[in-house]
Amino acid sequence: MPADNPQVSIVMGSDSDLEVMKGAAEVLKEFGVGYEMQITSAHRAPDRTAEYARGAAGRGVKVIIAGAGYAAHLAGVIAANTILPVIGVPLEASSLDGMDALLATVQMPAGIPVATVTVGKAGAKNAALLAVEILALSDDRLSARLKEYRKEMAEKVEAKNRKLNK
Ligand code: RP5
Repeated sequence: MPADNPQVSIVMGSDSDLEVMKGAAEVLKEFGVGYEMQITSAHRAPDRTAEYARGAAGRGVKVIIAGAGYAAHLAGVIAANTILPVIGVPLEASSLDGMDALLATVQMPAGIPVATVTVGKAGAKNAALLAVEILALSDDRLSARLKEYRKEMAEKVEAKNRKLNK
C-alpha cells in the first residue's frame, strides 16, 4: 500500500519502467509493508535524484529499491547519497535487452554497494523480497510471514510434481 510513512521506497528512472516495477509493489503489499513509488532519473534529473536520496532516511525509509534501464546509474547514484541499503533492479529497455543496465547497476566500485538482483520482472519481485528480509531482521511478524511464504512455495512445487506424475 502506498503509505504515509513508507518503510520501502521504490524508485524508477521513467514511467516506462512502471509495468515491471509494479511487481515489487505487489510483493510489498502481500507482506503488508508500506511503500512509496518515485520517478527520478540519475541523468535527466540529477539534482532531484540526489535530493531524494539524501532525504529518504529522514522520512523513515529503511530500504530503497531502484530500477532503471539503459546505462542504469540510478541505483548507484542513490547509494552514493545515502547509507540506506539500496537494491538495484536492471531493466530491459534498450536493444541490449538489459545487459547494459545489469552491468551499469552491478559493477559498483568498492565503497558504495548496490545489491543487484535479476534483470526485469523476477528482479523486481526479488528486490521486494530482499527488502522484506532486511526489515524482518527487526520485525518478528515479517520474519514469520517470510517462513510461511517459503513453505507455500515448496508446497506449490510438490503439487506440480504430483500433477506431473499423476
Ligand atoms: C532509463 O531510461 C529509464 O530507467 C528507462 O528504463 C529508460 C528509458 O526511459 P524513457 O525514454 O522511456 O523515459 O533512464
